[in-house]
Amino acid sequence: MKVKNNIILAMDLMDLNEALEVTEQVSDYIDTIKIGYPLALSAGLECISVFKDSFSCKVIADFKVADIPETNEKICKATLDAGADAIIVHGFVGADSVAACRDVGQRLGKDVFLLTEMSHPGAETFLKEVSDDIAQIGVELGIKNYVAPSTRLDRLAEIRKVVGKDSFIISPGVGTQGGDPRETLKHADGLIVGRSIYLSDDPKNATKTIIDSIK
Ligand code: OMP
Repeated sequence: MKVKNNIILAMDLMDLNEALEVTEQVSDYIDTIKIGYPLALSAGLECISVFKDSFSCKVIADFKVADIPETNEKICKATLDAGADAIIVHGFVGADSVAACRDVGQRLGKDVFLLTEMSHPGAETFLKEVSDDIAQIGVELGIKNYVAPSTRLDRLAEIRKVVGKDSFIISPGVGTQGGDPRETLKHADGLIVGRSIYLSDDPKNATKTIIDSIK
């Protein structure tokens, strides 16, 4: 996936009109929007096509899919059929569940992002221990797209080692959660940025500041 300016907007505002207004303000700089439960549950799954039609953008559906293979398959199919270009899935559920998502992605010609370690402090309790193994499962399944944290650069670097330089890593936790854009891009291919942009008084300028900092 090609991401303009290496920035993915995490659009977690819950009012569709407000979300569209903010996205409009940054649309010169950003061509990839991540939509997750906050917006999809308040505005409906159709919001994916509203974004795609309004901005000709790519949409990554962040549904952190984590169920048995048969249910994962249904979730991925419904989401990708609704127009999403990619979907984020959890790896801790095991290879069969991830494989089910991968297969739907392959069938529909869409991307599947495997979430390895998460960015928040609580990820240290369970996920940190197993995230290299999760990444390894992805490699064995032929997954090419990953999510890994900008808040723990040592872990991000380690996950890059596991998935290899040809894989595509997008990294959340930049800005509000403390991650540094420039340092993160030493290991990742794209930054996932939410609140630092959409809660800013001037989202366009906030985006430009991040872009200037990574040039
Ligand atoms: P901000 O912290 O507001 O920049 O938003 C970060 C976005 O990335 C939110 O949509 C989170 O749900 C998401 N995210 C994480 O923050 N940490 C993770 O480990 C994984 C994700 C994600 O999968 O996108």
